[in-house]
This record gives sequence, C-alpha cells and structure tokens, in this order.
Amino acid sequence: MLLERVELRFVDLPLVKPFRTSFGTEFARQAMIVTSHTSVGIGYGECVAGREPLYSSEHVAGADLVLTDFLIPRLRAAGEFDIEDVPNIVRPIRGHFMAKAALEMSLLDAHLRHLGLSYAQYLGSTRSTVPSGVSVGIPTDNRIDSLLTEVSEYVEAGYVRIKLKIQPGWDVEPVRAVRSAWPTVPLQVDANQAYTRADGDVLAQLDPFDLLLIEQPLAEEDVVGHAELRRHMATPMCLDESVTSLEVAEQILDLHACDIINIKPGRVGGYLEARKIHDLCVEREVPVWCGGMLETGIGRAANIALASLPGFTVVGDISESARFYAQDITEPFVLKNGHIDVPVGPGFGVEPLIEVMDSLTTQKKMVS
Ligand code: OSB
Ligand code: MG
Repeated sequence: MLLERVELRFVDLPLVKPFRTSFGTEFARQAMIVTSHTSVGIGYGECVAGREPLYSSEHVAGADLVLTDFLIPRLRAAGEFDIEDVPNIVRPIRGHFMAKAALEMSLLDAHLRHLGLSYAQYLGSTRSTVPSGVSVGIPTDNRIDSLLTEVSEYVEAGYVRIKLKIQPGWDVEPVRAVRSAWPTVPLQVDANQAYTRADGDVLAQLDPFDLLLIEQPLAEEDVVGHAELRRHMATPMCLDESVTSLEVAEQILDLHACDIINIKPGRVGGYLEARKIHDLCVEREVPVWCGGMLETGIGRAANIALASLPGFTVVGDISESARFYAQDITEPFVLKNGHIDVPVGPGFGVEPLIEVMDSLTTQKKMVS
C-alpha cells in the first residue's frame, strides 16, 4: 500500500467518573484518532498516550508532533510498503511507541478492510467472546466504603475479575476490605510504579489475600528490582510499563523478573509487536493478558480481538464502554454474562460515529 495523507484529530471524552491512579486523576480522556488515507482505502487508529506524560514518558501532544514531523513523512517517503514492513520503516525513530502504534493501527485497519478480513480472523483466533475484567481507581474521597460501593456495582454487573489500583497508604487495608467482602472474586492490584525497593515488606503483606497478581510495583526501568521483589513475595509478579518491546520482554523473562505479562499494543509500538510478545510468551509458557488505556471503541475493538488469541489465558482490562464513557465514538461494547463479543466486521470491525466524533473534536488537521 501507499500512504497518501493522514488526518489527526483530538477528541475529548468525559469519563463517567474520575479515574484515580498512583500517578494522577483523569476526568476526561483526550484521545487522538488517526485516519489514514491509503491506496487501498482508509483505516482508523487510536493513540493511547495520555494528556500528560505520567503513565510513561509519552503524551498525546508529543505523539502529534512525532507523527507529523517524523513518522508520517517517513512512511510517505517509503513509497509502496507491506503492512509487516511498517515497524522497520519507523524503527530509526527512537521510542514514541504510542505514536507508532496509532499510525500502524490505522494502516492495519485499512489493509484488513481492503482484504475483507476481521482482525480476529487475521490473527487466527478462535474465540468469539472474551472475559471481561475491570480496573477500579482509588476513590477520590480516600474512603474504603466508597471503594466497596464501586466494586459491588462491578461485581453485580458481572465482571469476572476486579483490579484495584494501589499506592503507598492505599494498599493492604483496601485489599483486605474487598477480599473479606468477596472472598472468592478473582482479584489483582496495580501500583503503576508507586513503590521502591525498600517497600518489599509492605507489599508482602498482600500475600494472604490470594491475589492473581501484582502489577508493576516498581519503576519502569527497575527490572532487576522486580526480579528481587518477586522472590520476596508470594503474589505473582506482573509487568506492564517495563515491557516496551519484544526484545525487552525476552530480557525480562530471561531475568525471571515476572510471572505474567500485561500486553498493551500502544506501549509496545503496535498490534504487530503485541502479537510477537504473545507468541514469545506462549513459547515460554508465560501467561499474558491484555491491558487497557481507557480506549474509545476504536482501540477497545482491537484489544478485544487481540485478547481472543489463545495465549491470553488471564482475564484482561477489557471492560464495556459504559465503564468509562456515557457516549463513545463508536457503538458501545456491552457486557453479556461477564464477556464481550469479539468484533466480526472487516478491519477492527467498528465504524466511528462521525457526528458524535465531530461534536467531541477539539482540533483536527490533515498531514500530507
Ligand atoms: O496501568 O493498566 C494501567 C489506565 C490508564 C493508564 C494505565 C492503566 C490504566 C488502567 C485502565 O488500569 C484499564 C482500562 O482501560 O480498562
Ligand atoms: Mg498497569
């Protein structure tokens, strides 16, 4: 295919409630939607970078610049390319995985729409639904009863796994409270890098609560610290932020730094790399799950299909659209018996609702 031009648009989606993590509180999601016009038709992608560089070093305004000044010009200069060549074409630009992922996603969507193939078919996945987990933020009022109220809503809605966000001072007691209210619910925690190597004894106090895993307690760069902490506690160790590519995933597994990997396509530079990490983990018998980044229906559709691959044996952060948005920019994904249907349409299988998207758009431009 040939890349002709790309529309970059920013949409502001208000969240149904604030989402608070150890790195900050979000009230709305500022998503960048990438529409690539190619010689085989158009395709849509979503950039998962946040408004501020708090989860990782990337942020959405930076992704805009890198796409405009470097990534789109490189792909346009490449002339005719195959979808599998995209990672190599953008590789000389260091980092900026979320920007790369958004562009690659839009090209993969165009490619698959042209072939009339759904992403799940392209992947060769066999499941038609995926189990749905939910990520629960830290209550803005710091109250355990508020947390219990929110968790009870999700349990009643049918979510098959609950993930609690933790940080120093909001860890053992809230986990104890949720575990005693729901003695058997599949439960895990996510610290988003909020702890240090000195916190091993506090984190080991989570061991009695039968957690599925603890996600990214230490800094992104501290792979060795995670390897040590993993030996210090019984709760299985899972890495999110640290896993930035296939090569890094391999090093992490060689160092025995985790038991489980959270795969986020945006964080690793795209859905092609995400698939390779899945395949590596299947080969090494390491369970994987699909993380979320508050995606709109566009990114959510793609994550759902990815999570239908056989190696995704751990429930992902694949919630229904209404968990985050009263009004999404695609038809909403809904929970049925704790599961979500894998899209069957060509490409990622969703169409943006153009009028809704226009009404939420704060800025758009064409790069050619
Ligand atoms: O660490 O998994 C994370 C949201 C934004 C940034 C980082 C994370 C999250 C979540 C939300 O936990 C998961 C979701 O989209 O359902
Ligand atoms: Mg995480």
